[in-house]
Amino acid sequence: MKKQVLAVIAGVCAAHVLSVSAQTTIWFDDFESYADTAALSGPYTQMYPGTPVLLDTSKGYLSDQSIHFGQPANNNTTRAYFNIPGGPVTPTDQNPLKVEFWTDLDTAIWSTRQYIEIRSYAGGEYGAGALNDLIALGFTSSGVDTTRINYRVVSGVNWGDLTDTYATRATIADPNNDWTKLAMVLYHDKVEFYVNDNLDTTQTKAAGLAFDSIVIGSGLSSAGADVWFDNLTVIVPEPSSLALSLLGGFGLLAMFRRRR
Ligand SMILES: [Ca+2]
Ligand SMILES: [Ca+2]
Repeated sequence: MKKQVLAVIAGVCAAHVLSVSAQTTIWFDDFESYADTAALSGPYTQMYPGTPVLLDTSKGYLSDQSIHFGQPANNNTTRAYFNIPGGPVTPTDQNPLKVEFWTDLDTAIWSTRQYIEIRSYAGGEYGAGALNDLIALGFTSSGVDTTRINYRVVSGVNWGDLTDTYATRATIADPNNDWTKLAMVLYHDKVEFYVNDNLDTTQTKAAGLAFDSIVIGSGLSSAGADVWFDNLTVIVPEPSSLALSLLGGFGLLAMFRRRR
């Protein structure tokens, strides 16, 4: 009898394990499939085709290729975007929206200006109507601590700094530390910024907006450092309530085991 109960509970736990792994991937690009920058410029709209975001065929995170920003001397250069496939996504507390990527720098210098943004437009696609919100993660050069990784929440504090707990520009540029994983996770009215899967900083943002597009690169002059991005991912992670019920299932299992 008790064995049957245990089997049922184990089955429930297994079902939850399956659910937990079921996240919705909206976009994933390891940049391995492109032959050259021209091919990259299909899925990614180059905003300045004369000075495009470059495919790097000699460097990647655990791979051969990534996208590369050199040192643009002028503004209005080197930037790309795409609209989120399937249309705008409204992050909620139950179904947040995560933008994750790996980055590397060759030098830690204050004047670096490259980052990845997620945007919310009134018209539901890049550049359509009013810009309602913009959340960015990467590196900028004024009004921030330029030794750190920086973020931006246009509907909140605007530019700010991550802590130096998990990474700084110096640790990212360290040649012994190959690549660093950054993520922004959007909820109903807050955004969390992660470094190597560690929660570093939480900020409030406007509630309930739908996000429609990703912009890569600042499009601004960026002196001193080369910047790379790889494994650009947009996902709706598994609902956290499932992880909680999974823990609850294990708790029940432990309780029944104790009773035996
Ligand atoms: Ca790659
Ligand atoms: Ca490095």
